[in-house]
Amino acid sequence: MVPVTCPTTPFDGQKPGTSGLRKAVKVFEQPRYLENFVQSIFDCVDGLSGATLVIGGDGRYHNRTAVQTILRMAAANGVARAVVGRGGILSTPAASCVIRKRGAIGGVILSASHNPGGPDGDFGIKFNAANGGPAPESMTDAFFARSKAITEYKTLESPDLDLDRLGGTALGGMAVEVIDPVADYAELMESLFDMAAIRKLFASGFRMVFDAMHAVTGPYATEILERRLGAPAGTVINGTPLEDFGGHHPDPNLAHAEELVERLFGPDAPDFGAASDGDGDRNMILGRNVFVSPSDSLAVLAANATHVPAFKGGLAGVARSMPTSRAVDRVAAKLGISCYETPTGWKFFGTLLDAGRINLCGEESFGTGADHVREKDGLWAVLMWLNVLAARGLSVAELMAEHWGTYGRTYYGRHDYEAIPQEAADALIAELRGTLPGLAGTDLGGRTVAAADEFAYTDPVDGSRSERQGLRVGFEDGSRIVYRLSGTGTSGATLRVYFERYEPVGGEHGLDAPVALKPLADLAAELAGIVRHTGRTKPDVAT
Ligand code: VG1
Ligand code: CO
Repeated sequence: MVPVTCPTTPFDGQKPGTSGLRKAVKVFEQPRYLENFVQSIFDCVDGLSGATLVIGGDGRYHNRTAVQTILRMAAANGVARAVVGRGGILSTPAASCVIRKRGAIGGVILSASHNPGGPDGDFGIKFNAANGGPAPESMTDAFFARSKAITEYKTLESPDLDLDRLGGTALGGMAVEVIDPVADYAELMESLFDMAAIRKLFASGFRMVFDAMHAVTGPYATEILERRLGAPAGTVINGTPLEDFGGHHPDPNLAHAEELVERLFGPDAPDFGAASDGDGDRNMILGRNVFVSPSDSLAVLAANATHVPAFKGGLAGVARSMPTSRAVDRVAAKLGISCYETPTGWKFFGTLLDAGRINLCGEESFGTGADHVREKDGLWAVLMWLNVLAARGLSVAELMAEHWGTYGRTYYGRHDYEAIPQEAADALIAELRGTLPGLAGTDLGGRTVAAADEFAYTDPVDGSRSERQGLRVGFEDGSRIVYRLSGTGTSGATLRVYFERYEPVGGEHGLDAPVALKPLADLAAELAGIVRHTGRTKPDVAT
């Protein structure tokens, strides 16, 4: 085991986006590419030497190779102890759980989340801090700055470790512990929910399908739903993680979770359906013939939180990302608790969770979570739903109808235009930015604009400022359009357009969301000149 210092030169573009550095596998396979970024992280993390570091990923192609590389570098950089999931696997929420439970300085998580995997797919890497949450912008900015000036990295000359055998071993001066990736997480889930009530629900004949989409949550869902909660074998489908996710997008939405959607909207549909993404932090919730929008899911969980043991004392506050619908705001107002609006990306919830200002939060992009870890958590959201359904004794459709009957309904939709040329996307945003200041008070397609601005955020806990976090146009009737460019894509730019329309109590609650939102969607495309700038007449993905 010879420690070696290798000379290197910087790569362009190692700037972390919404959730870490994501690039095509081919980019990560270039010699020194991963090493440069990992050394940039290690150079910026105070107290790394002598500390515990967690390492794991979603099991996609290149995961195993990357874990071996990072272990060698961790040992050479003086890490005292590395905790690795067996096979190099840890779902993102499980990694967050393990970091917190084992008092680690942080963790390196390997994932490109919902992006496709395989040799021609994507790969990603991010660092989570000691609180278990994604590194805040101050840290990711430091990693990027370091990546531009890097001249050498440290590693060991050593053979690969056996990551498939549980237990302890050593690598240079570093202790390595290979752990069961599911155990700590499953134990945490048991401490949060009324497992007996959920077990009883399944025993009563309640039927569910969980689609793991050939991604990382398969083993977690099988252990928790089928083994611990007694759901029948076969409840979990596509439960074996594959390096290329079976060639699919491991993205739990109506467009990509086809098999699940067919089951829930087909004959003899089960009572409940759910799916999660590549790294296990997203969730989609379905009832028999019902799709629950993620924004509504957050609102429903907030309204029913006290039925769940972890929240029986009530919620301190809630938060949502800016483009997420304001359905949860109405629940917070009724409960008399704070509701924070943050930029897109889970990293912005961390300070609020750490400070105890909120204990439930979510994003429109199928992300929901709480204060038990510092990541969004797909399986947690599913268990929370199961616990609420068991406690309330209602079907998903009944629960939604009750919710809309109390708070009104917020129709929600998002259109994604993928892989458009960066210059076209930038031009569209720049032009729209220029238009916004003159919009308030004008009439657009029969709706009066109440306010139009570019979202910027000052973190109420640490005072840090984030500019240019999306363009928003709000109307007097409570509807809203939001535009922003994705920070997770790997080719060209992705334009996301988000719409919501509010129907108050007693309003029209029975429409199909795309129908209810069509006028707003048309208006959004016209206002931004989407066809003119991009040549696209329809989105690639509508959710
Ligand atoms: C997307 C979502 C955002 C989410 C991020 C990471 O980011 O919109 O809400 O936090 O993905 O999720 P963007 O910048 O592409 O819109 V995950 O599950 O992909 O780590
Ligand atoms: Co994810």
